Amino acid sequence: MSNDKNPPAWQHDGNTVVETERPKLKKPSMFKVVLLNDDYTPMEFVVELLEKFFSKTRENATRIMLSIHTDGKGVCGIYTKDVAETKAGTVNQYSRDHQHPLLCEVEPCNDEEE
Ligand code: TYC
Repeated sequence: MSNDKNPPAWQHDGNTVVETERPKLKKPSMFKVVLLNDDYTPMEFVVELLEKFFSKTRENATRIMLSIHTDGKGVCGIYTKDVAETKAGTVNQYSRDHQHPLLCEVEPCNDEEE
């Protein structure tokens, strides 16, 4: 399909045919940053981590932490691959630095099309 953002590869310009380059407009793949439940990390530590690294309000952070505690895991945010991997690495290092076994993972989003 062609439109303003994605013109055809070929355009007629009077008697000449002009080849235009198709811009690369594919949206980046997105990735979930997921926290896993465990039996040892204090609830308060998880809430503070969600506020600090994922900019959640106290209320939202508490809600997310409790859903992870109940369901086993939960999504903290959705980012491009590099950002998601950096976030997960930072969170895992922060948890190790505080002697907690909390695990943070990255998962691809499957519902990318809009
Ligand atoms: N299950 C932990 C507890 O009862 C709390 C917890 C919540 C741990 C979420 C990890 O990602 C987590 N202290």
